[in-house]
Amino acid sequence: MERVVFPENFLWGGAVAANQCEGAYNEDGKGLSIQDIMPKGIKGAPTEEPTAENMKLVAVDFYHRYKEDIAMFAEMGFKVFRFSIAWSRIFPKGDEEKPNEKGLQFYDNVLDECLKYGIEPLVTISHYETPLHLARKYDGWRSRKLIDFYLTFCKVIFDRYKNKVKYWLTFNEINSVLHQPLISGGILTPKEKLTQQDLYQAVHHELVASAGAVKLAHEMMPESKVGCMILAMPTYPLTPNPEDVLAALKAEQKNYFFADVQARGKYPKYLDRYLADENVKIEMEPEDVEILKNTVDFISFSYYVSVCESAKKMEEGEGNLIGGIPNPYLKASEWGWQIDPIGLRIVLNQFYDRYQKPLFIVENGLGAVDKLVKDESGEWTVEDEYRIDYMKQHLFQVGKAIEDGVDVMGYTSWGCIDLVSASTAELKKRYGFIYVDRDDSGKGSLNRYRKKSFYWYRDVIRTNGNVLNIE
Ligand code: BGP
Repeated sequence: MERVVFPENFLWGGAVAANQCEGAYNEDGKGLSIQDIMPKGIKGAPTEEPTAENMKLVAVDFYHRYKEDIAMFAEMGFKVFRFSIAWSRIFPKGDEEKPNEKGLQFYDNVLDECLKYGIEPLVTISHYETPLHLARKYDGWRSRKLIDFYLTFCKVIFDRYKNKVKYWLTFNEINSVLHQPLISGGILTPKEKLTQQDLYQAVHHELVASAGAVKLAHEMMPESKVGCMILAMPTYPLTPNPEDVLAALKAEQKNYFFADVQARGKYPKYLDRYLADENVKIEMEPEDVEILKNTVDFISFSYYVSVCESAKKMEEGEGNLIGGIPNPYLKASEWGWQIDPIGLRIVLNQFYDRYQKPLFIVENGLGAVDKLVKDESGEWTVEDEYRIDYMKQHLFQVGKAIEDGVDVMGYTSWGCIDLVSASTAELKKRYGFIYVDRDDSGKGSLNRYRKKSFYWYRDVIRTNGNVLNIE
């Protein structure tokens, strides 16, 4: 029997995003976001207007049920809760000067509820929910103007919540914009029409905005800690052939250069070579180099899959917004995402070697089909042993990485309450410890039920990981 030990102040918790859980898409002055016209997630074309088939319009109604939900998180013993602030609740169009007071009030209420239970909020400033108006008028982050709009948004929420929030994340999975320009960059031009020049220019705008937010946060809230958020995906060579090893190294550089800029404060040398080969010349303003020097305090990331890379062109499998060559040693989830707990230990070691900054795992979990059943005492529940097993294996590897000497601040499992999936916009792909009664046709009471994993995670937190023993 092997056990792992977690530090005393380890931040255990869960994570959600506004667009995937709140619903109330047009209430209290909220403007539309790109999510309101993406009924199929990244798997289908956007619609002109919001349509009833879009599950995110109601989602799991966190907007009206946040008290009940946060009480259940507290019951599990959460030390931290990660959520995002829907930009279009605060600035309905995105380019106004004055914020929407009702939107600000909502997050005051959510924060007060967290603080009531001693739960530390971890706020994502932008999580795949660019105001639709900014997408339509400016083509999202392709326009440099977005930097100012984003920083105005930051200034308002920093000022309003500075006494309630210490931990902030600038952009969710910032590196996904190269692969999913609409969901990640609010760019309405179809991907096939975008050049590498267009994409890297948008990336540059986001990186400058992120560094600007770090600067602003440190000025306005000296005690605050700001992190970047990266879609982490260890990339293994498919074979020991040095050509494959080199291809894997290059793929990781392309994926992690975003973290390099945010953690080190400048573009890495290897990117110059890559951009030159691709004929990309990023347009920069003279002040950008200085702004980029505002580096993050910690590195946060999502982790679901690892992939393989080969020097040869090969067919790719499914993955978290970015596909990759499947690994013959790994099994996959029902959605084809390959499950690799050791990959989490690998990525923690890689990031810590690379940056020597504290790390925060802010997303990880298993999307699966759950079945509501009655337990022995007649209570409705879900017997989600598969989820418990997935999380146990992953958390054990987090413990091993901590033994390796990696500084890990905390772990927030993704979709701690069932919500609408980002890639496929389905409700049947569930991640939660809490089951929500709603299906993909919009039917259901929206009642909440504790799954078996709810009680298991409560024990993990209560014992600070001491129950994570592996035979
Ligand atoms: C990440 C996103 C989340 C989340 C998660 C799971 O890419 O940051 O918003 O949804 O992946 O993905 P999915 O919902 O597609 O299963």
